[in-house]
Amino acid sequence: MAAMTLPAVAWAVPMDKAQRLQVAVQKSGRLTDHCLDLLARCGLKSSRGKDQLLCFGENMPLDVLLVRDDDIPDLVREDVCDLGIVGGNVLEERRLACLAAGIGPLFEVLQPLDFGRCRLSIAVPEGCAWAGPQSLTGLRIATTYPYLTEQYLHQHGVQAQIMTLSGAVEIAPRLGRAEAICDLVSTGGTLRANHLTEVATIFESQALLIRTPVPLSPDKEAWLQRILMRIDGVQQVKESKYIMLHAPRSALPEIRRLLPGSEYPTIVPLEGTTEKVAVHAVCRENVFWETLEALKAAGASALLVLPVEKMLP
Ligand code: PRT
Ligand code: ZN
Repeated sequence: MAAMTLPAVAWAVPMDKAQRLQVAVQKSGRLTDHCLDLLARCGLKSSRGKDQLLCFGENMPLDVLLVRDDDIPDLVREDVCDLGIVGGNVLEERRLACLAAGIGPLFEVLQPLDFGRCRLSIAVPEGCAWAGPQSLTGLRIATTYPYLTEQYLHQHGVQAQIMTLSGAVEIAPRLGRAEAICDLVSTGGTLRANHLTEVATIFESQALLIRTPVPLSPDKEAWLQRILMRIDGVQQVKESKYIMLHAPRSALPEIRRLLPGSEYPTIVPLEGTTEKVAVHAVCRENVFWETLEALKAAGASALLVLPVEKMLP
């Protein structure tokens, strides 16, 4: 019986869509850990079993649906889920496909999330001459992104044949199925291993938070705004450090100049001395050894650098 194959939790959890936000994230892949980590940093407590498709938010009206990344744009567009986290590459490909098919309204991008960065690039076998997009004229280009590839060819007025594959694009030239490929690249290691050279980037991608085109109830909208503010806070603390040091008053102008990305340090008097003060500052950039050495050379002592866990502007 089909119902028997559904995970037990799908029945156990009250899916109250009117009251609770549903966010679709990748079940198992490159984005999964980043997504679950981000939601946890936003304060979400939820448990995830091995085959669980739905994680019930225990302390927030937010449930997490775990699915294939390719399904996320449509789950959000069709308002099955209110929110989704998906790579810009998958989203843009789906957007172009929907536009071509006259499907609307679409999903709305709320926020880039600064993880899952990669680029969609054209690559050709090592040693092939490349003199710009026109070099693709008449070639077969293997890709899993036919719409983005087509858009690039169209923008450059190039006539070429797109070979749509479902995977293993990088081996298509070796198999004689294509003369070029258009595929995702992050380190470039896969291209090198397959003797391919990246010649043009056609799309820069990162994970995006998207929302349904359907308006949310006031309660859900209020929760969404809280979550967006928390995501902002999480992103701000990523590189931030809290720095504490002692400094002679006379050195304060130089020390302020040296503190990276900190606008208004707190100056605190020290018991038993009028010459020295304590300086506390949130630095929005990483604090490197070189900075600490320069601060010390400027007269600072007792330097402490601490990670920042949460921040609200
Ligand atoms: O099962 P499901 O459909 O959910 O997952 P999937 O296999 O389609 O996706 P997955 O988990 O591989 O990637 C999910 C998303 O991560 C992508 O849609 C991108 O937005 C993002 N991402 C970031 C990447 C990469 N980096 C990446 N390097 N997706 C794929 N790759 C591939 C690349 O094409 C190459 O084949 O990883 C390989 C290694 O890359 P190099 O350049 O580091 O060698
Ligand atoms: Zn996928």
